[in-house]
Amino acid sequence: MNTNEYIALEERYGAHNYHPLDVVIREARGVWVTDVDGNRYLDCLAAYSAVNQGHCHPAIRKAFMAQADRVTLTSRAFRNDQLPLLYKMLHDLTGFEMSLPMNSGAEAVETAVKAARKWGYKVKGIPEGKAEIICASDNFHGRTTTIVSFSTDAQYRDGFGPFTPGFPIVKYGDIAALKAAITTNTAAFLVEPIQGEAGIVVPPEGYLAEAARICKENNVLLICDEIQSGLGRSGKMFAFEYDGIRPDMVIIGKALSGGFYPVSAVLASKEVLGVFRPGDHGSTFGGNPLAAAVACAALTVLKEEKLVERSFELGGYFMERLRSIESPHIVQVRGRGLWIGFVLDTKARPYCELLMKEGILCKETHENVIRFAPPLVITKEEIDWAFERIRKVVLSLD
Ligand code: IF1
Repeated sequence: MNTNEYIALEERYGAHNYHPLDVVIREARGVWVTDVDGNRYLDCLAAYSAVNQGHCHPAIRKAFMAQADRVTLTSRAFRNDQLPLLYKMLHDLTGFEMSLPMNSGAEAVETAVKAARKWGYKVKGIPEGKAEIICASDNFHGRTTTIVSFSTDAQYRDGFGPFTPGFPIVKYGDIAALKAAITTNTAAFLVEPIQGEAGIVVPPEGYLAEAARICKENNVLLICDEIQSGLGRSGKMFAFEYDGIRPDMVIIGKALSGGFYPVSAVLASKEVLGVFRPGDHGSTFGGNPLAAAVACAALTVLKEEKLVERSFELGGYFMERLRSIESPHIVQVRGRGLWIGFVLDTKARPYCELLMKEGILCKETHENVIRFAPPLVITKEEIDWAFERIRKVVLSLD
């Protein structure tokens, strides 16, 4: 079958909840993907940062295959010999006392919401039914009904109410607004250290540090959603490190499996995750041995290949090159590490389509932002290769 035949099948039998570029990928290795017609592309999206380690990383694949031959799923009714190793590795890598494994990012966000609420009632002493979790404007935390309840994007909510109450919204980056929103019923503040979906928005200098201080002062938990920003994408293991802080809860996903499998987790202290008693929360697949083995391998690759440092250095280099393009259409080039928002004064989609013809896959967000977020294994030469094509496309349109 060729590209058009696959697209026809998909359009006919699949729900139309996406508007993908018309490239049908058959294979991928590292930063390169190949479509069903044999065209090769450099992947500048990296599956929204799930493949930070590169597509089909051989070491993760090896762990995946070996574990698939032994046992894939036990349920949490029984124990397995892989999950304890993941717990230990997450602890050693991040310093958090405990973690709780789930599958998708949204499930881990829901887990953090439940933990924060229960902590609010049982530890902080908030009256039953009154707990609030403050969220930021333009956030993206997933697609469940509770999570879209605190989205400020009309499309993500339209048609999906009634919504879950208890999530006041404050302007992202605005410390005074956060301060004003905190009450004695505030259990937590949930925030992305850098907002991905909003267009790779880096908050004002010191925002998180100040937020952390205010949260501590008011006995409010600071929850950082690092599902996209974490595990090296921002040039640090976690984007919150730029502010020298330690959140009370951190949510990770995506690159935790290097793209092999949905694996997510919530990291926190014993005081916070300790609120869960047997039966309070769970998941059939969460913490399964295949997921745990894959996650251990994916974290090992991050460490051994120094992908965090790579993201920091090559991200700076890529950003500097992109900033050198002189075009009236470029409003701003922003981001951290290999996570770059290229802001245009016009629709970004046509640029993405032209870039695809040049052999680069990327995705627009919010109409006028192109994000460049290649796998962190990308080389300087490959960045140069991409840069020449990006420059050509940007200068070709007027
Ligand atoms: C889609 C965006 C990226 C996330 C943060 C939680 C989740 C995500 C910070 C939920 C997921 C995804 C989902 C994907 C598009 C994508 C995305 F544009 F929508 F924002 F990456 F930039 N917190 N982000 O970024 O994780 O449940 O999906 O595993 O198509 O919805 P999930």
